[in-house]
Amino acid sequence: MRRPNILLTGTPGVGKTTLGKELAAKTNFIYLNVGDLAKEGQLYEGFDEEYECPVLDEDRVIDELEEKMTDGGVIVDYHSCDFFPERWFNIVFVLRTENSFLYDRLESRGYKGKKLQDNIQCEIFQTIYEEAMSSYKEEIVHQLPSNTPEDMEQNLDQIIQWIEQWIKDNN
Ligand code: DAT
Repeated sequence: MRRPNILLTGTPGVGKTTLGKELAAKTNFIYLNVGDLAKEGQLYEGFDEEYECPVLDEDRVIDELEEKMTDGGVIVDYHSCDFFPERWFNIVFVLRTENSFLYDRLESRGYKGKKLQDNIQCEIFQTIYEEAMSSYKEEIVHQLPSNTPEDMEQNLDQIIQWIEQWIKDNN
């Protein structure tokens, strides 16, 4: 049976991991957290002093994931989306969170100062949405509100419905 690959993207803290894991549990799709994979495999090519984080080695990440993407049924979670091969994904969801919610979530994650401000700005300027719109066909890019637990339930239902329809249409 053919199954789609799904990209969950958006500013850190919008809820990609929470939604992705829940979705995987409900669908039997594989959940892949690119940040975690990079950490486990040390897929880095240096350290960004300004942002205090390692720099992803995008080519190695792609090599690492390529084989996993070929059969479909994968949910990929990452806060950036322009370096993945476009062909990998059948649909792209950009999660969006209002500032007040996002601020609290990032603060309780321990973000402060410039890192906190930069991430809030990233969301205000809809940076990741624009990145997604310029990296994938616009018709496969969808924004999802991710402010409350009710939003998450609705997003889950909507994505599951979309998956079921995709599977009907493609098998
Ligand atoms: P991300 O993977 O995008 O960095 P996350 O899934 O780790 O985000 O979520 C960050 C925090 O926000 C975490 O404490 C769970 C909470 N959260 C996620 N989605 C939410 C939602 N729809 N409503 C309320 N809280 C949410």
